[in-house]
Order: sequence, then C-alpha cells, then structure tokens
Amino acid sequence: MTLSRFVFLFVLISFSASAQKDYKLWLQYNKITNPEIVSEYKSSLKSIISFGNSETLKIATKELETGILSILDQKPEIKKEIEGENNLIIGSQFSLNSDLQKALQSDFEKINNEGFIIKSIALKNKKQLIITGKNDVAVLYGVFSFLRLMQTNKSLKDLNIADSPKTNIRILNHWDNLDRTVERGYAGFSLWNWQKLPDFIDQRYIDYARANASIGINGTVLTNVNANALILTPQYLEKVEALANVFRPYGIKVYLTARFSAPIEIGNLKTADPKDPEVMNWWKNKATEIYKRIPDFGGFLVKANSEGQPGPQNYGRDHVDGANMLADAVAPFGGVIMWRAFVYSEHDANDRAKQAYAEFQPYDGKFKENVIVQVKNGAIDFQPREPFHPLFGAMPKTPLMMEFQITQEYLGFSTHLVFLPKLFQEVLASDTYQKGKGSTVAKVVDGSLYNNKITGIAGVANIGNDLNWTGHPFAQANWYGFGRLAWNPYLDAEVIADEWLRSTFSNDENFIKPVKKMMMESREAVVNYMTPLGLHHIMDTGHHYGPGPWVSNLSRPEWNPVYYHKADKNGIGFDRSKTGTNATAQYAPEVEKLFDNLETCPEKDLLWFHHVSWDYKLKNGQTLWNGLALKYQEGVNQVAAMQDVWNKTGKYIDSERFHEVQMLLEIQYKEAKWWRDACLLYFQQYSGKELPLGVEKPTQTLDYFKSLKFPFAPGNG
Ligand code: BDP
Repeated sequence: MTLSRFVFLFVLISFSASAQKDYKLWLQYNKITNPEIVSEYKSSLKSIISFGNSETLKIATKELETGILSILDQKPEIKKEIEGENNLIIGSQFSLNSDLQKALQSDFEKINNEGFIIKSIALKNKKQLIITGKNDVAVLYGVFSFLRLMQTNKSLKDLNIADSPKTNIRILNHWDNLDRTVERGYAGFSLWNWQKLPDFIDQRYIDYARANASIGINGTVLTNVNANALILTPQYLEKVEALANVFRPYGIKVYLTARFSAPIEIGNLKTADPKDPEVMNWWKNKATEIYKRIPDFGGFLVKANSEGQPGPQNYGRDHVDGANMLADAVAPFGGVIMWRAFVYSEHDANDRAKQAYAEFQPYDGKFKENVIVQVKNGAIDFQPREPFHPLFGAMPKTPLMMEFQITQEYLGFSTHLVFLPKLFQEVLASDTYQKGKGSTVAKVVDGSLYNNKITGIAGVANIGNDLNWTGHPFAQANWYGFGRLAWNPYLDAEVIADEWLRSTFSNDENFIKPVKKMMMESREAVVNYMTPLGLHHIMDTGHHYGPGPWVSNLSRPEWNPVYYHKADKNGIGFDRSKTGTNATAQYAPEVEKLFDNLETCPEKDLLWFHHVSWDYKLKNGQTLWNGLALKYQEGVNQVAAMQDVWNKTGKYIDSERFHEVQMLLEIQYKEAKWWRDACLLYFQQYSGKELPLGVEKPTQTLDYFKSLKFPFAPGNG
C-alpha cells in the first residue's frame, strides 16, 4: 500500500469512528475502566433470560446484549431457563413464570401501564436481577433505564426501582414539510424521505425510534403545524403507515397535523365548516381510512386560526366546534386531538401576551374528553425566558399539555450551546397558585392538580438529517432532557446533565464536573447576551437570527421587536401591569400581585411586565441602564468562560466532537458580542447614557449592525 493510500484509509476509518460517536447520541456504551465497577458488573451479568418473543422483547434483549458486550467486553450467555444465580431476567408481568409473578406481586402495584421494575431478588435462595413491566414496551423502558445505570457507572447491587412515567403523551412535534425542509430546523433536512417511502426504510428511522424509546418518548407528529393537506391522501398515508410499522415495536405512536381546510383541498367539498354534516362525515371517513392502515394511530395535532392557518373561525365557529368535530372522528378508535392555543390576531388590539388566555380560558369544560389543549410554555413565543403561560392552572376542567421548543429558534439556532432543561425546569416548577400554594405548572401538566385523564408534553423537535442529528453536539442533550422531563416533569436539570454527559462522553469526574457546570450556566448566558431583565422578541425579523431591536416596519405590529421592548427617552419595557395592559390580571391573585408590583416583580421578568425608567435602581444598586449593559457584558463573559472550560476537555473525549464544539463556541462568542453591541448601541439612542465601566466598547456602528442581512438563514421556509 502506498503511503498516501494508507493515510487516506486511516483518515477515513478514524473519521467514521468519530462520526459514529456523534451519531450514537447518548447510547455510546463506552467501555468501563473503573476496575471495581467492572468486577461488580461482570459477576452479576453473566446471562440473560427473556420471557416472551415479541418484536419489542427481541429489541430489548438485543439492546442488553449489545450494551453489556460493549460496556463490559463480556458477551452474556442467552439462556432459555433460569438456572443458577446471577441471571438477568426480562419479560412482561404475565409472561413471567408463576414464581416470579408471585415474588413481584406488590411491586406491580407500584407502577402504571408504562412503568417498569428493576429489582434484585432472591428466587429459591438464588440471587437474580429482573427487569419487568406490565407490557413489553414497559420492559424496553426498563432495559434502557438499566443500561443508563451501567453507562453512568452506578452500582447494580440491591436494586429496587419502580418507575412510571407521569404523563401519557410524551411526544415530539416535527415541523417538517413534505418537501423535506424543516420550519425552524437547524440540523439539515427532514428525516422523512417521502420520495423513497414506503418501500425504502432508512436505518435512520429505526435508530430514531430506538433513541426516543431510550428516553421514554412514545409519540411523534411527523408533519408541520403549518400543515399540508396532502399528507392525508392515500399516496402519503401509505408512507406514514410504513413509518408507523417501524416505530410500533419501540412503543412510538404516529400522529399527523390536520389542515382544517383539507375537506376542501383534497376532498372536493365546498366548505370545511365543522358543523356541516358533509364535513363531519369526511373527517369520520378519513379517520376510518387512517385507522385501517394504522390501528394505533395517535390522532391529530391542529393549529387553527393562527398565523394565517385555516380554522373553524373562517365559518363563524369557534375552537371548541373545530376541536370537538375532529374529536368525534377519532374517538371510536381511541385517538386524541391536540388543539393548539397558540393564537393571536392582527385584528386584536389587545396585548399579544393576553390573547390566548382571553380566547381559550372561557372554553374551559367545553371540549370533548379526547381533546387536550396544547399550550406553549410562555404567552409570547419560545423566548430565552418567559414567565409561565397564564393558561396553566386556569382551565381546571380541561386537560392542558405543555409545548416546549427543543429547536433553538430564538436561542441561537444550532450554533449556540444552551442546555434547555434548565429553561424547561424553571417553567415546570413555577407556581401558578391556581389551587393554592404548590399548584405548579408540573402538576397541571401531569394532571395531578385537577385529576385529568389525559396528560402530555410536546417538544418541537431539533432533529434533522445532519450526521449528529441535532446540528450541535450539545443540542442532543436538549432532545434527551426533553424526553426525561416528559417522563418525569420533576426531574432536576442537573441530574439530567450528569446522566447525559456520562452516557455521551465520559465518566471521568475531571470532565464531568466543569462541563456540567458549564451546561447548567449556559441558558442564563444566552438570556444575558440576548434578552436580559425580561426583554423579549427583539430578534431580527422572520428568521429570528441575531439581534433586530430596531425592526419596526412589519405589517403586523406584534411582529415588530419595537412592540415588545418599547424603548423611549423615559425608559424601556412593556407595561403589562394594572397601569398598562393588565396582563398580570390573567394570573392567580398571588402571582398577579407579585408581577404587578415593581418592588416584588422578579428582576429576571422586570421588562416583561414593566416600563421602567433608565435611572430606576436595581436591587444591586445599579441604574437600569448600567445594569442592563452589565448583563449584556456578563453574557459575553459567560461564553468566554464556557470556552475556557471546553478548551481543557480535549484529553477526555474524541477529537472530532472536541473540535466541533470548540468551533461552535467560537461562533457563539462572536455572536454574543454581536448581540451585546447591537442592542446596547440601539438602546443607547434612547437612554442617552455612556456605557458603564466594565462593558467593552463596540467596534462597529449601529448602522453596520442594521445593515446585516441574512436572506438564506435556515429554518425560515
Ligand atoms: C413561531 C414560529 C413559526 C411557527 C409558530 C407556531 O416562528 O414558524 O409556525 O411559532 O408555533 O414560533 O405555530
């Protein structure tokens, strides 16, 4: 072999090994080096016995085999019968033998249908380890959870775990178009290759299902909320069916977005009026057709009468009429309708933040049983920070599901490192006070506050066909963390970061400690360099890439950043208190009081709720202007500190991911400075004040920043 050929092959092999690491997400199954753990695991994981032979159980068994072999370098023996001790036994409740069923009887009472048990037991005086649940998908969840214990190097001695998901619908919303572009997608094109489906099954579909199952996600909406009716034609349903068949053994149900005007567009009807018998019939027949192909089809997600999408209001009907009509169509098959509350209108002069509550709250109790209203975490739109949406807790007779955005539309696309579980946790832990102290958003979402029958959490996916799925290696943590929080909305973000880092990179404490800290601070850094102190929606227009606080020329007032910051000579911020739009009144009295009063309003939300003078004194004694400028600077400093942390991690991980993150952090640093300089120069026109000591002087003019244009920014249709 010539030298150049050798070098070429070497580069190729090492590239593919590294690229595989990126692709393998949090399922790396790295070999353990800690000798104590190795010897403990080796002695207790000699063989696997699986009861049952469904597709799902085969997947679970194979996953265990692969995981154990890779982590321990020891191939477990696959046995048919329980003999001897230290067997790892898997199987669902009723496929277990009667000894096991008896031994675990009280454990099964602790779990719900999707929950699992991982337990060390003595059977006829012999030690065994068992992973079980009420069905095979629950067993698969248990297997992944067990492998997580191994990947994070936890002891397997005396295990006694009973864990059940707290929500029913744990679902990704793909904003994927049929032409494979992804609205607000920053990780390449859509995974769904409609042209090659149904006959070509990309390995990616299987790997996608596996990754989701490993974190307990059990549903996926394949198509954009800005829907295309074609997905409901036989030509496409055949393709959807093929995907559903791939996902089923992994416990993942397929859902679609329903374009409200589909009866006209693909059904040749004259109207889509939800009270028209022909329209009702059309949807009933459509549902029957879909369920014939996909018996476990989940249902529809609907964006209606929002941002130009058609809906019941086009026919003088309301959201309840629309949702209930669709609910009737899918009810016989056990389907649900996820009806979005993301509505605001250019004809409504009301504060945009008030519109969804104003419209939906009066509908409480009017929706059919299989309707769940999907509410974004905040009242505007997936900002780096928003107070929780006032609808949470305010509709006691209606199940509400949470909609988070995993893709970083407003948080730096896939170029900025932001650990979103911090944001998600902040929202979930917020107290709505709607049923007294302790009425957290998490309790609304998991149904425990009002005893709802259906519950759910949706995440707008950040997944595309990039080699590493999510564009930024650390954006994988947001997919992972979303799944973990959908399973248990009370999980701590730091625990999630710890699990993810160990499963994705390394168990070395010298790596874990600083990088975990970096992740935990990353969200606040973004808030600081983009929208500190409650500022929001000042991103550049349309694509939302970079700062654009000056934008004021869009046709709809509430699409303009100036609408949100309201900077003038007197100060800055949106007065949503009693003296302003009174949006605070949409919260329970305790919360209303807190936000309404300038003295008690948390500073992190200050400019969300109040228009405050430039000289206003912040808690740290700084004037608002100085404090704002210092926050922008702090954000930039935080990114620099993240770079310092990351630069020292090279020796713990593979060079490809190390360099990728290094380059991305460099971009993030540049863009953090861009945000700081552009925003401060712009706001300075109104404050008329000098930058305080400690804030770096901008190196460009405001006109320069205003002149920047990004016609091909991704994700913008
Ligand atoms: C906004 C996005 C837009 C979505 C819309 C929605 O800019 O692309 O269609 O939300 O959630 O955040 O419907």
